[in-house]
Amino acid sequence: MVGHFDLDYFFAQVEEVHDPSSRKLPVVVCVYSGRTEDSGVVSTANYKAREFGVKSGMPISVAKRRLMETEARFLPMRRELYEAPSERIMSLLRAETDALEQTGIDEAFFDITAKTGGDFGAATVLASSIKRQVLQREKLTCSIGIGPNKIVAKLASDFAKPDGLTLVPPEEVNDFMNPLPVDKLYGIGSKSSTLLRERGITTIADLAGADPQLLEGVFGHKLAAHFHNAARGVDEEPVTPRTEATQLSRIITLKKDTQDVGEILAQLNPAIEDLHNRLMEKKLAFRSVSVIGILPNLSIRTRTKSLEIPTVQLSPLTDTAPALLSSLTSETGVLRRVGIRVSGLETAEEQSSLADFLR
Ligand code: DCP
Ligand code: CA
Repeated sequence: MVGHFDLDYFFAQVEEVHDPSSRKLPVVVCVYSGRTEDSGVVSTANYKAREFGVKSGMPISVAKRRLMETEARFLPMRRELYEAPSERIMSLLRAETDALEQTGIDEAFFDITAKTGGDFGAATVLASSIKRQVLQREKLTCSIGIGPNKIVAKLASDFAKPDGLTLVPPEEVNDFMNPLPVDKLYGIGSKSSTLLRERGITTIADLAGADPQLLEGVFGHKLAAHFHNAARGVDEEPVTPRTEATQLSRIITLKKDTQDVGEILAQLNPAIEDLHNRLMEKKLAFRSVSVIGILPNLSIRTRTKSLEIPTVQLSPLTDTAPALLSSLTSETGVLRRVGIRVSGLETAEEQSSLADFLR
């Protein structure tokens, strides 16, 4: 019994929680590049904005044009705001399931075979309870799909977004999958789906019935076998426990815009300590340190230093931050917000062997 959990329009929904007055409006979360006022891309948008054709990856200028006639909110992406609810929700999921494989900041596979004794009634109760807890604690809606394996669970969570709950028992797998378009299958992108369409294959049923040689022509030998099975709902991949967090950050807003490194560090240091405490709690070592600067025009610059070996110490953070910050401010001038980020995270246990240590 495998599930797939996915928060709805995640970054934009967190922004709605932060400012409930935006809930009734189209909300577009933007990654500004800073070159001109509107240069950059859309990170995500709420469903009101999607009704106007706004979607992830679209240039901000295009999104603005689509929403020209209506009141809308364009907000800069604030990743540090999304990490805390993500971490809390993943902890909740870990506690409620047999095994959790986090695959993104807002999504995860889980195994509940033991928890439910393989009973779909019990799975419905458990999934509903997870949805209710996430809504009560975080005011966020999510979509959950449950099926006999990861491929089916992922299709099921996508099936009734937003706020969906879709269960597909083994005997219903083929009826559920057959009518879906092929590009819903994980791993089939726009390139493969174009090639498939040119060969008359548009639905998963078409793919399941396709000539193996045709599939080899599109995907190559190894992947052809994978998709031949996937299209029939056959998938033996286990849920492999893992946490996504490959980076963690803390960002603060300066009391006033400044480029004075001493003044900035005085305000940044508590955030550095807070970040380090979080790493220790999670028993995570880091491989590189970045300082992030957000300019008064909201454009973002970073400086990164990689460490020789992963570490759990505080000193590499406090030692490297001043130099990174000086280098950054000499390019940018005054900053409005400043952040510290660690990346290349791994569980501290993982580097216990001498070979790993020397690596
Ligand atoms: N994201 C991004 N740029 C992209 C895709 C996603 O910055 N091209 C970020 C913003 C999303 C988050 O990752 O909120 C999760 O991605 P999803 O693909 O799950 O998209 P959403 O959660 O926004 O929407 P959905 O309701 O379709 O899951
Ligand atoms: Ca999502």
